Amino acid sequence: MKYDFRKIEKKWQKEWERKKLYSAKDFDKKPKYYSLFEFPYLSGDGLHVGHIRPYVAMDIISRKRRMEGYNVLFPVGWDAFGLPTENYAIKTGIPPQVATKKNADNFRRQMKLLGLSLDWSREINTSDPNYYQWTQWIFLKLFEHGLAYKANIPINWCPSCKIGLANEEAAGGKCDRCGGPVEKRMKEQWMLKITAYADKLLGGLKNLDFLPEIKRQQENWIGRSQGHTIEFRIQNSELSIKTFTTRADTLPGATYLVLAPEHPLMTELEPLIKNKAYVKKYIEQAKRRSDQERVQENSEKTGTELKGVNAINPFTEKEIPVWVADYVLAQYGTGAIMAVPAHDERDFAFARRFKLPIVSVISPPTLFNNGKASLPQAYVGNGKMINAGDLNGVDNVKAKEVIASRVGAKKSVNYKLRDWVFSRQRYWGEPIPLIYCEKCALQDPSGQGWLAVRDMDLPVKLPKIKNYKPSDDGQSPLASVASWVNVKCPKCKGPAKRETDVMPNWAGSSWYYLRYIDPKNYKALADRKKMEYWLGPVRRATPQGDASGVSGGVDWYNGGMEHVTLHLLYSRFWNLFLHDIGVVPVPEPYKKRTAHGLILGEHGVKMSKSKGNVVIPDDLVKEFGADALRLYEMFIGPFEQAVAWDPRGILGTSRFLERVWKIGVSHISNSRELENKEEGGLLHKMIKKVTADIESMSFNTAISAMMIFINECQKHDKISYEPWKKFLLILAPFAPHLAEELWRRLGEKTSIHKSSWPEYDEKFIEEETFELVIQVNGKLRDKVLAARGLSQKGAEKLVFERPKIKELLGSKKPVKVIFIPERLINLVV
Ligand code: ANZ
Ligand code: ZN
Repeated sequence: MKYDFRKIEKKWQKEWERKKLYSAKDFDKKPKYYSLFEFPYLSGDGLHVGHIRPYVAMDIISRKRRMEGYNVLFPVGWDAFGLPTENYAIKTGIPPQVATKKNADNFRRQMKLLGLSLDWSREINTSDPNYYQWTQWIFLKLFEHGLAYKANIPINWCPSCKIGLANEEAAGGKCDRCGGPVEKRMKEQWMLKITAYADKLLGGLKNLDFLPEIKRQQENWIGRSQGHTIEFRIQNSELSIKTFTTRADTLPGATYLVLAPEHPLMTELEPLIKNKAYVKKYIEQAKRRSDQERVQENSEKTGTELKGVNAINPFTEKEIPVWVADYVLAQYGTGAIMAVPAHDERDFAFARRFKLPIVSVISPPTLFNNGKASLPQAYVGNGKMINAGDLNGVDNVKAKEVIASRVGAKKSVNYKLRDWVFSRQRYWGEPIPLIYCEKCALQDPSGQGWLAVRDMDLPVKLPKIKNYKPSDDGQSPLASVASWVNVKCPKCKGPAKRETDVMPNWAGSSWYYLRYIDPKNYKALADRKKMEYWLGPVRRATPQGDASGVSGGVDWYNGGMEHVTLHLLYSRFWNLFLHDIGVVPVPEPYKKRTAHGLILGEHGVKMSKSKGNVVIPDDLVKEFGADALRLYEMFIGPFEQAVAWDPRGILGTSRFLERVWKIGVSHISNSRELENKEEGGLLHKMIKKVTADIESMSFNTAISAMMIFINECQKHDKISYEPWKKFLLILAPFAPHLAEELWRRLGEKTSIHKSSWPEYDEKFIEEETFELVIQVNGKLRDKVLAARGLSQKGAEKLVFERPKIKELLGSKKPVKVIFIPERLINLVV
């Protein structure tokens, strides 16, 4: 009989859908399990085989959980706003709404081909007004709590396209659209104060079951740094310069100061500066370099002295020069540093280049240093103070606090984390639901003048427009839709205007896991009780606000490493905030987070349309079946590693399924006798291995174990009924269609996917070790656990190392050794 996977797969997919086999039940008495993969970002290209890898992985885990007795929520939806669809609209004139629907239909069709056990009744779309109503609502809550504010910040600007670009469109300083150079331009932008949550984002990590690499990346991104702010007076002026340092102990060696080119003090200092024109030119030039370029370790240091400006080192009371240089960033610390070339690499390189004085103030313990700049590089370690007046000889770590307090330095904490730029001058995004009224602004003490759209007026829907191109001055295309922009002020009812910026495409994905819980709720982003059920267990934070120990959230979330410092951090921020204002019952959104490796094109290059190496699932499913493709996706290599697609690889998993089919339809003995020990041993070992491998996402080795089992089965005429059933149960999460078909052929009336995950029996599992009995002159003297297959030589070595035996034998050498493999060794002396 032929393995007709096309017929089988279609048949069971229809049946599962009819029976609603995979729908999650709110408030079910079974324990809940919420498993999630990052929902796809819609594009016109559809899914390729790389996208599918995490979907199949989480499908296997979800299916196993159901078989283990859980009520599983395994949902899907579409991240629908964003650039590709908008750029497509600019090119073709096809409205993003239309393209989005078409793309979603295609993604859904492709996912259904794979037989994923998703609960389709909970499908969401971030560009649906019923969805983004709540994205806007959350924004207004952030606004209400002072966490959304407008600031003038530099953005990427393409002067030839006359368009503001997202960072990902301006990679390498080149415009993604025309290839021309990108400039920085100051622009008013909405910002979200994620920095207010820096400590919570950092502290929360310790209770989470995230891959260590993920935690490390988030920690580095947040970049908490504890140090001091030290103030330097400027000669002949009322002004002073504040610097942030983590090394107050090195202050005696601070031989010059450096300001960032964008430092606000620059204008105030101008009257003192003698080389104004030169300084101005330098600043213009510096602004064109990207931050990455500026701080790169090995990049050539540039800068210029502010002639006529001198500061006083508050420890030495000596006059030191002030420079401007672009290796100091405006956005970090105070935007100014005290430079200590003897103990900081960057300052050292700079001082060397510009012949600035280098004074060692910490002596390495192993070096007798005469205090001159004799070292070929900066010394960054600890030691005893030198050239530090009365502190000479003091341990530098101790000297730090003494120096800090002597010069009145303030303790301060800085973060690398920056606030989140939350507006785009584009069309295809959630409108920011704010209104500006000039009249009310005059009376607004904060001077901001922005008013929230009333809750009852949400959602602020995107109007239909004809021209999707941003205007020449970089404004959103929405700015030209007068009928939409002009509104009544929600406060004074006078004429007012809507904000025309829209949200970035990270907005909708920051809370989508909450909407799956209650996708059709019109009164709230999700029902509280449902959230408690699906995100529980819920334990209240202590009255002091300590939320550590409060667990909960999505049980298992898998996604890409490229999102660790973006989406994953953003959504943790929103959830922490929503928890603080009492909307969400748990502080952290995700209990466990894992990551998949990329699937690359043939020969290991990135899969992309421009390289023409994109492999799509559709043809593969047609030719080999969904089960064979699913299996190959998991067999291709270690899940967390990047691997190249091998077009021949699927032949292997397809052949394996053929073999399973053949045994399943013709070699099953209908005698229901108990499994014999040999067959059982292999079976139970396989069950044990697959059970553990799924949990550690070692899917490839799990499949190997199944293959070994099937190879063994092929050696027998008949396979007994019971072990075969167990094998099918193990196969079910991986190849759900074939497993279901063969299961029903055994006469089973209910779906295999509603059956229980098989348990293994240790007694069948052949032990890898045995107990070696040690005799001396035929008398039992000792026992030791040894590996099976131990040779006589190995046994002798083991035995002579036993303290008991050593003592017994003393200097005597055995005259004879009797060895019975895997049982006994007898030393005759
Ligand atoms: C003097 C000093 C001496 C420093 C020394 C280091 C070593 P982290 O740990 O990353 O926070 N710094 C401060 N603000 C800066 C800015 N806006 N742009 C570039 N560099 C800046 O690093 C803090 C250190 O980075 C600070 O401590 C300062 O240099 C520099 F032996 O001050 B240090
Ligand atoms: Zn008004």
